[in-house]
Amino acid sequence: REIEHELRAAIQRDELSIFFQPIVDLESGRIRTFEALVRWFHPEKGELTPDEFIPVAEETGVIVTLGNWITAQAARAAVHWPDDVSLAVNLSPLQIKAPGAALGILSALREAGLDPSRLELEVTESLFLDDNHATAGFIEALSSAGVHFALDDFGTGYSSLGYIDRFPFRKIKVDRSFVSGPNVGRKSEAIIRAVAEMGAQLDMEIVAEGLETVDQVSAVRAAGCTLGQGYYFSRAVPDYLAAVLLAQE
Ligand code: G
Ligand code: G
Ligand code: MN
Ligand code: NA
Repeated sequence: REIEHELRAAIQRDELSIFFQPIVDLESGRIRTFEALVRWFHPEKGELTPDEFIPVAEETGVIVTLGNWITAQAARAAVHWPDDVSLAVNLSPLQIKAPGAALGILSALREAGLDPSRLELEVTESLFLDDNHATAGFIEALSSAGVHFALDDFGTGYSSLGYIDRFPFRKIKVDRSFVSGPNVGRKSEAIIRAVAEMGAQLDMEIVAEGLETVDQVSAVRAAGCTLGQGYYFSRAVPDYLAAVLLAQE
């Protein structure tokens, strides 16, 4: 397919770039993590968002090459940050199930010189839909190398508590639909509070996503979330601006 070919070429031609959005400690206001978010600056179509090309990358298998490239690129930026600032990278389920997936990530880190303990992989609930050996093996292999895991978009998929019990998540990211939008109210606040309570009991940090206003920040903080992410703090920015944000702290 045309777009598949273009995507492979785009990696070669350097049309893709990685942006970084801070995840902030709600207590101290300090940046604890940057989440890598890929952008494609297409010569004719302009800026394409991941929703426009990640699905194609998944269908065509390009996601494996692309995913390792993204991890390597992001890690190259992260080596310049203070040691206590971590890098979060999103993984697609298909990428994880490919043969050699764990080795691909580890060699990307080695190439960049980033310690595995500074990487956090964000996976979504859909990964656990067909509970197979590949997923468990991938998580096991990377966890024992020191890589951390976060459960992304929590609450939107097929939320089962079974895999929170079975797998070593360090964080849960509560989907932004619980923070802003037409359905947000007393119920969503109570859900966030319950998830935060579970996080405290299980020694997991709870991240509130999609924070755009100071009132939302106060509300999720009162509900017990320890970390926050969203336009209120910053949009995703290029690596040189990520460095500026860190320097300003
Ligand atoms: O960056 P937002 O700005 O548009 O990202 C939209 C979606 O694309 C999010 O669900 C995010 O998880 C996903 N996404 C962004 N970057 C990556 C990436 O590097 N790999 C994968 N698999 N998904 C990504
Ligand atoms: O699914 P994931 O959480 O990985 O995706 C992150 C997505 O959320 C990216 O598309 C990013 O641009 C978007 N995002 C980050 N902060 C905000 C925010 O405050 N409001 C909205 N509407 N989207 C946000
Ligand atoms: Mn994410
Ligand atoms: Na998310």
